[in-house]
Amino acid sequence: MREKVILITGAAGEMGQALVQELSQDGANNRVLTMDLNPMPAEFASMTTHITGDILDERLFARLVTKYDFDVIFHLAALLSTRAEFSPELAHRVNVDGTLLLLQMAADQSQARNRPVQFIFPSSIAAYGMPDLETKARDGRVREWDWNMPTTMYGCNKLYCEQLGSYFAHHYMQLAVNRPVMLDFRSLRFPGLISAFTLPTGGTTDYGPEMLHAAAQGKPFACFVRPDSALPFMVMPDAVRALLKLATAPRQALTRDVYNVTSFSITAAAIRERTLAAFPGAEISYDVDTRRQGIVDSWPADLSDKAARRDWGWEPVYDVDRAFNEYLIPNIQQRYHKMS
Ligand code: AKB
Repeated sequence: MREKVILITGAAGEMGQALVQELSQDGANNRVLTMDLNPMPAEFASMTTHITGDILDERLFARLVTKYDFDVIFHLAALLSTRAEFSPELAHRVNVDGTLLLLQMAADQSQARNRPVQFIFPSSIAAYGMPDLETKARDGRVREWDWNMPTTMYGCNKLYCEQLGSYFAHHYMQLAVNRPVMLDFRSLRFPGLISAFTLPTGGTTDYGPEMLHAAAQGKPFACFVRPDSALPFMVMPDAVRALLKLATAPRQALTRDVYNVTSFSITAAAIRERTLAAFPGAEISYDVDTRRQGIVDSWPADLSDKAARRDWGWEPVYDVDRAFNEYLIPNIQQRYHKMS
């Protein structure tokens, strides 16, 4: 008999590590199978069975499905926005072809076991494309169906994969005489994420976490966006909470496949101020990269997460004050203090 597991792709990344940790502590005795191009850090060895491999490796998946029954898939593997602009074709392969391969596998498994596989897909504010700064300032909290005109390869990939997921969940093989069992696709559009314990690689919202972590280490930091750049952000514990809360929401409560979730909207200047208040000697300057600025300007300043609040009771635990005062600053201080 195949072993029932939760599969997490991209598990060695920021969100993956936080999710694995949470799943290992939730008392539900989850069997977690992780996959990433990179090995998991040593401290995760007891929490998962890890496969170091490529999500584009069809033969690897063909082997895995003979051994495992994927009850839930958290498909976190992706090339983020800045990195994707330097290698758009590779980004398309990883972000789109990789997702398609997994959706196909989840669809086949749903059919084989006669029960939907749940497919959780983190999307992003990158799915939006605001036409100009005036609109960005005017429109405030953007709703899921507004401004779906991404300007980055990563944003295009995310938006398209949301739609692919919906296709597999509702219309897959729609002309077949015997319709297959559909998978259960659920997606979250995340704002910029900040963790006290890890740093992102290749994103455009990275100035937030990078500023804080550099200041805590006494390293100078040049912020690559203007002080007035506003984006929605969320701390990692809330991001993991959102993933798990959406995964456990009753299907009949969900009125959409894709939900915005957010916590607070903040400018780069306000992140700098809060960082300087915690680390008074920090050297934080601005050295604006106009190309990365263009990407940030195309993303909304804030998100409306009304639908998530209404349908499955989403609510972040950390507003901006709690995020900095109770989670980020104390944990980052402790982390670098320990290291030194
Ligand atoms: C990035 O900056 O690429 C990510 C994202 C907004 O999804 N943090």
